[in-house]
Amino acid sequence: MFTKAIVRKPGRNFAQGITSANLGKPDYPTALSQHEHYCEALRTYGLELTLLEPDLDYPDGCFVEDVAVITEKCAIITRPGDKSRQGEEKKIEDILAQYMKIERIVSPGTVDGGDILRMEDHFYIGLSQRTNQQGAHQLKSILENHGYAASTIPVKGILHLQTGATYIGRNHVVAIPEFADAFKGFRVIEADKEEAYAANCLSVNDFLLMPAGFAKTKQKILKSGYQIMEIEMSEFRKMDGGLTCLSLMF
Ligand code: CIR
Repeated sequence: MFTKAIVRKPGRNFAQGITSANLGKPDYPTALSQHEHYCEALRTYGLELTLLEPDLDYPDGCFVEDVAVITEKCAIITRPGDKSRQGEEKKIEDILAQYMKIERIVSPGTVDGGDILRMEDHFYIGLSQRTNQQGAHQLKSILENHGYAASTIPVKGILHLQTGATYIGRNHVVAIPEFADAFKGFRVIEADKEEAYAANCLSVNDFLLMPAGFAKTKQKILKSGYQIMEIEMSEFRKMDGGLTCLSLMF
């Protein structure tokens, strides 16, 4: 069970972050309101939030998932793969250090937390444009030293591994068709072809947050017995972000 989460409000220069989405410029007031609903959902499911104010030095700073990988044993502070995001991790490290042991990814390694998909005690590490071999190797050693299993998986055509696959508990993964056979021993619920964005869901203490508006995939997940809350994510999607990106839960 998670009891806490760290989140950061998007800043007024949010639209200056990195994106490949081609969906237009995000509307800031709408992004703020979507972020508030997201925070409210986490509170509803039992989390106490540390809500950080925006840091205008980092337009992508609301995507806190990318700067740490949290386990029961330690938090691994990442070294983000895009230069413009390096430094975001400092504030998050200070907070996490109050609660747990800290480990770090160091140069020349890079890791974005969005590439790390935990399925029970196995961590899949996506090798992407943001997470390099050295970073993956460092992360794997740290995890293995703490008793976890880890393996790498190539990520192509999407930003992060979790852009295309998320673990929703009870042995189920929601994933784009490309990952249909990637996770041995787990049941994959395929996001409908036109609904690839719905592969990024967030499991919070037995409940499931899904991005709003993906009816076909939602039906498939409902059939497997999940309780779903839909969250409007349009403005974060424009900046390549999804539900998992917006929090660090522990
Ligand atoms: C970026 O490109 O870094 C941000 N605009 C989006 C990061 C999304 N984070 C995630 O998927 N974990």
